Amino acid sequence: MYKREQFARDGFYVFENILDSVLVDRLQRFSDDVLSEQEPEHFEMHRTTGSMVMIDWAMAYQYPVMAELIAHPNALAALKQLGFDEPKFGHGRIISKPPHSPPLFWHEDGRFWDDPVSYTTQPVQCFLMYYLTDTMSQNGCLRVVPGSHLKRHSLHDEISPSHTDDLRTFANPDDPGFSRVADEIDVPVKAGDLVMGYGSLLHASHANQTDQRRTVLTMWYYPDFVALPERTQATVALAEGRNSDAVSSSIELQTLMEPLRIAYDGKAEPIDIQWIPGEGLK
Ligand SMILES: O=C(O)CCC(=O)C(=O)O
Repeated sequence: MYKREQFARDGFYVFENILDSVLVDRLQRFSDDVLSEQEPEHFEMHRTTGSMVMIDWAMAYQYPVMAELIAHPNALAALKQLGFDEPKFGHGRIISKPPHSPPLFWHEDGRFWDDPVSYTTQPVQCFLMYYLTDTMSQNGCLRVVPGSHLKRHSLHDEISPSHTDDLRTFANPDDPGFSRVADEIDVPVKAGDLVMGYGSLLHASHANQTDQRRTVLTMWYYPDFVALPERTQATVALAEGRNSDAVSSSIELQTLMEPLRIAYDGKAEPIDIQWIPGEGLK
């Protein structure tokens, strides 16, 4: 089966060996440095993700290793293999589970559910996840429900539509968000692999039961932005606007990053952000 078809059917695809170990080490140092600057409250607020540090364009221009990751030729080649020749980048997050930390709750990050495009195989927003250590169930690997970006699952009606404080802090381990479901699968990877997926795919992660930190860089792209209907483009441009308004004085970094910038100059009216899937998800 073609990669694009598998991606559209399952909602995710794993590309092996995208980043070499030198870059993974540099990304590890970058994320450790940024994490060390966070206040203790940040980690208390985000016990289930571990951390939730924004990577915007200003950060990518401040830390060239980030720009290198965002515009990495192997990542762009992986996108191309799925048929996405002109991807755009929005923002990212440093999500780092400390040793012996709880699982991450089931959620999906679709926020365009009032847009008919979200009910088709045409992706709007996709994650490119880079785990900086090998992952397995013991240290908190990703879990997904394949196909849940296109098909309603019981979890859609059981879980909270938003990242509430109770979910973030693991206030109630019996919350349905922390349940196991029959059709979930683990997605263990090697450091340097790339997990690409639809933002609207149901996903979660296991607890980290080890003595080592487990970091993922979740990078949000709009892989087929140029092919989206104008109203969707207008919505995306508005939603990402503030994250991507930074410019750089470095010609080199600008040249690397500019092709990935989201731009919409037309007059189409944006659609309201909607985090909850509608009845169109059957
Ligand atoms: O921590 C993980 O493994 C998953 C992170 C995640 O759910 C996200 O970035 O949306």
